[in-house]
Amino acid sequence: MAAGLCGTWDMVSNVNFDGYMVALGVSTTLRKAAVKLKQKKVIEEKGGVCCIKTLSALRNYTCSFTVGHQFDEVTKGLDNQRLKSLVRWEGEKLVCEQIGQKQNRGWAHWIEDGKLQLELFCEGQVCRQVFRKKESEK
Ligand code: VL7
Repeated sequence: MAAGLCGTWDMVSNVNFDGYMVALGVSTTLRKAAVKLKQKKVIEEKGGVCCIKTLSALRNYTCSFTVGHQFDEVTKGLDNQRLKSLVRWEGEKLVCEQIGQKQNRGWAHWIEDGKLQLELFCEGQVCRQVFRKKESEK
């Protein structure tokens, strides 16, 4: 399923994460700490269930889903929202639509230049993150 995306990935760039957090309604205090974080992604797939862990020194966030099946997502420790989420393949991109209080919220993952790409979007704000595969997994 998400084979190409699986592995441990270290953040190398993070553009407009603050704008994305403003759109989510995250407090200034939390945003100031959050923009400095070097995030890590651990993506695994087992028996058709995909698990994406976002790890950092401040917070960790785990999301598990089956592609094509809507699920209830709670963004606990982040912006603390209840969402109806759905992840689908759109060509080579793994795309998540997150229905809740915010319009046009979601994310997309894909591989480009051998790196894991992520776009996080909410109400017109787009955050672009790039992750490099952990050296020992290359
Ligand atoms: C999840 C969080 C900002 C509050 C803390 C920052 C801690 C590390 O949705 C995400 O990942 C998807 C796609 O990979 C899978 O769940 C990104 C991190 C963005 C939004 C809210 C800031 C507080 C960051 C957990």
